[in-house]
Amino acid sequence: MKLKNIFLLFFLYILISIISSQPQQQQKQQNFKELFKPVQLIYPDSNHDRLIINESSINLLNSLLNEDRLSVLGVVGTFHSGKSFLLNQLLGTTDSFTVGPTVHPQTIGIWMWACRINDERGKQHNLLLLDTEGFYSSNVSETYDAKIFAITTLLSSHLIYNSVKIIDQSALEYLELLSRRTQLFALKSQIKSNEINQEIIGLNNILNFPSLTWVVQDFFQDIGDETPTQWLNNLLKAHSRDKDIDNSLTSITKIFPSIECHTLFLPSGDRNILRHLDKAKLNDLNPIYIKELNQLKSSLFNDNDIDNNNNNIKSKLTGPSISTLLRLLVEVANGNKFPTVPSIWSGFIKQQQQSALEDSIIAYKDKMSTITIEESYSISKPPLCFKEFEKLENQSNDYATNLYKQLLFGLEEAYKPGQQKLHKLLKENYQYFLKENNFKIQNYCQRIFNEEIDSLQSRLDSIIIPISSKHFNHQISILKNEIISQYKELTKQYDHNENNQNNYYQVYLKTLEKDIERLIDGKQLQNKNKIEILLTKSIDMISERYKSSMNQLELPVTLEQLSSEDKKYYDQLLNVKFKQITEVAHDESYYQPFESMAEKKLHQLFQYFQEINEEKIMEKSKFESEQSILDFKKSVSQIILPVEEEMLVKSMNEFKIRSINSYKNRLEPFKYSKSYTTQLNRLESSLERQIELKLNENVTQMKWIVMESLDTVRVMMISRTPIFWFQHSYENEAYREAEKRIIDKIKSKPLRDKVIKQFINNDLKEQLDSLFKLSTILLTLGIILLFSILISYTIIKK
Ligand SMILES: Nc1nc2c(ncn2[C@@H]2O[C@H](COP(=O)(O)OP(=O)(O)OP(=O)(O)O)[C@@H](O)[C@H]2O)c(=O)[nH]1
Ligand SMILES: *[C@@H]1O[C@H](CO)[C@@H](O)[C@H](O)[C@H]1NC(C)=O
Ligand SMILES: *[C@@H]1O[C@H](CO)[C@@H](O)[C@H](O)[C@H]1NC(C)=O
Ligand SMILES: *[C@@H]1O[C@H](CO)[C@@H](O)[C@H](O)[C@H]1NC(C)=O
Ligand SMILES: CC(=O)N[C@H]1CO[C@H](CO)[C@@H](O)[C@@H]1O
Ligand SMILES: [Mg+2]
Repeated sequence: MKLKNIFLLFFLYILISIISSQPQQQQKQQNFKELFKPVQLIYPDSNHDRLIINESSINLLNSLLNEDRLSVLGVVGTFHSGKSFLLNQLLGTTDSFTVGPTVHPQTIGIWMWACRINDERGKQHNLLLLDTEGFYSSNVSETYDAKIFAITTLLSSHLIYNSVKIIDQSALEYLELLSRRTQLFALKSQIKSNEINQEIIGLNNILNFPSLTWVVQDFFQDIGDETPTQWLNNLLKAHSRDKDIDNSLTSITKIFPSIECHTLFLPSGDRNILRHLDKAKLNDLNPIYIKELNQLKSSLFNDNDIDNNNNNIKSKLTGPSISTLLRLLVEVANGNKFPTVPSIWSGFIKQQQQSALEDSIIAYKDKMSTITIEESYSISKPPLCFKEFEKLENQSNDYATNLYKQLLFGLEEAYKPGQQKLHKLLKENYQYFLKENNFKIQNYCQRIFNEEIDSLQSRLDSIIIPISSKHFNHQISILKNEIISQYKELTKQYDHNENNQNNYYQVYLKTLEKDIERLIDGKQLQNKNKIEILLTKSIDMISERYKSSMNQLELPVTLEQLSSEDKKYYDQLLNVKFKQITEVAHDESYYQPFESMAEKKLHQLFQYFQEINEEKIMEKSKFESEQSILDFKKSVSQIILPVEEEMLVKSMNEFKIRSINSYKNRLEPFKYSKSYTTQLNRLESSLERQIELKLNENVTQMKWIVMESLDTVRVMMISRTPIFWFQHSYENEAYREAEKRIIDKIKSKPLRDKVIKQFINNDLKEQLDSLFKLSTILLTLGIILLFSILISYTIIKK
């Protein structure tokens, strides 16, 4: 009996195997075409915290470039809730995604599997299935679970939330929290994608959530006449009432565009089969399970979601777009801004408000930061002018305000109170950036100012001096205008007076104008010095030339000649040369004095040469006059004395005239010079003296002839000396005695007188002197004595 039964069972098993395995195989081949095998798309790092993308899997996605767009079906849920098996079942397999038989989590990170399926109407769809790591596994943080949930949700065009046996409050709350965090995460991702300017189509609606299907496995409870979806909706309504929270709070019904619920019965009653469902055959599975599974399948695959034309629902993406989106989401998830889990709701609100404020301010600062970036005030990119600053500020402010609004969308109790705080923070930051920008403007204006000063300096240096004031002023006025207009051109946008800010444009413009004047004055002074040096040097030069030219003359020359030479050089040097060299200075006010100085200098030199010439004339005159005297002497000496007075005088006068004429002849050109006259006078008087001498000589000659008689008179007079009291009477006596003796010998009375006179003056001289010197002394002494007596007498008498 037992054996019979066993045999029967065995037979039945074989029969069922044959019947069931055949359609299963057929189903597998007919239902779908595998595009690539299940592969791991994302895996965690060693800390089970950050997410890492498997690049070779990304390449598989990118290789789908030419394929049609993909519908993405993701499944999430607590660990070991049969997610992998459910996905396998949806495509009629049991072991494509690995199903874990042990208590340890099987699927790690996110896996994917691409297939092409035919729906019931025979239409083809490309399907990308995402199998994920389950929630609540040990050693894994809530944040990690939330990241997996958020990424899968945002990638999926349809999401399955998998749970076991029942839906309870905590499951609802957990899903709601995850959804809320995903919403915030989506915002951050959206912002990030705007920042990096993702142009990929489909990334614009990251914020759109997929349709949700809640699948409850191993479900055997009685829900009456309600469909599972109605049952779920009732649960959600009750949940939001229970929470006693502002009904503006977005519940998952508002987050997901549509929510459906499906329940699945236990796949099998057999424990071993349940443990190893990946090895299960179709007829191992409970027919109720299969029926409910088929309902789920048709709901999923024939849904509008997959074949969507609906704007509300996520559009299908190409493989490369999915990988771009995936990279973005992973990058944001790995950033330190992933929304964290609050302990209680109010804490959550506060936290969201705080983080929204922070994010908004950071965004504001980020937008404004162009102001504070160092190279932002180069010439090519000057700091913002007030208008531009206000515009940027307005934009940044609007952006931050909008971001704040977006981040706290639906969280009214966080949004309203934080608004004031936001405005205060924005204002503070506005002040800060305004100050920074003003500082930049100051630096910029100062820099332009410095550059203009440098440029002015080098251009002033390049002006070659000396230069005439007229040209100088012309060049300077052009230069000045250029420098100032250049400064204005580069900085004029900062000429504003709003907000009582320092007007650095004006400040540096004023300084620039002052400094320009100062530098120009300096240059002008330099120029003036140069011109004066030039003038001084020119005077020296023409003086030297004048001297060397005049030195070429063989002095003495006549005054006229000297004057005409002077006039010649004077004209040449002063009126031509000097004027030429100093042309640059002609219009200067101080030119005239210098010209006068040059004139005076030449005049002085002329005088100097006149003097030298005069000296030379003097020398020549002297020489010639001496020569004439010598000639005269020579001629006179040839006259043999004694000669008749008339004759002597006559011939000597002839000689004299001859000598004078010869002097005059030889110095004819210089006859108007003073030396000429002086020497002529001297010559004349000298000749006169010579004549005198010659005449005296004749007298001496005569004296010798009558010397005998005169000696007698001399002896006589010596003997009679004491008789004479006075010289006069003595002389008279000598004269009378001499005349008496020589009257016969010398008939001519004048000659006779001369001879006697010479005799008295020469021969009696000695005697006279000794005699009358003594008598005079005695006489004087006598008179003094007389007076003394007289004076003493009168004193005594008194
Ligand atoms: N009772 C029951 N067991 C199931 C069901 N589906 C799968 N199992 C079993 O549960 C275990 C885990 O199944 P998986 O499909 O790996 O579950 P999972 O959610 O993918 O697990 P992790 O990947 O580890 O999170 C396996 O032993 C399955 O045989 C189901 O619907 N009901
Ligand atoms: C990425 O996935 C491929 C299979 O698709 C696997 O061979 C490879 O080891 C994985 N790489 C990493 C770093 O996990
Ligand atoms: C959790 O981590 C601890 C040490 O960090 C380790 O000993 C333990 O095996 C881990 N458990 C699991 C389930 O990974
Ligand atoms: C920015 O400017 C617009 C109009 O140009 C104005 O409506 C808006 O209020 C301004 N925003 C701020 C923050 O000043
Ligand atoms: C000028 C003069 O005195 N001439 C006299 C020189 O001496 C002779 C006699 O020896 C006189 O006759 C001249 O008159
Ligand atoms: Mg799994």
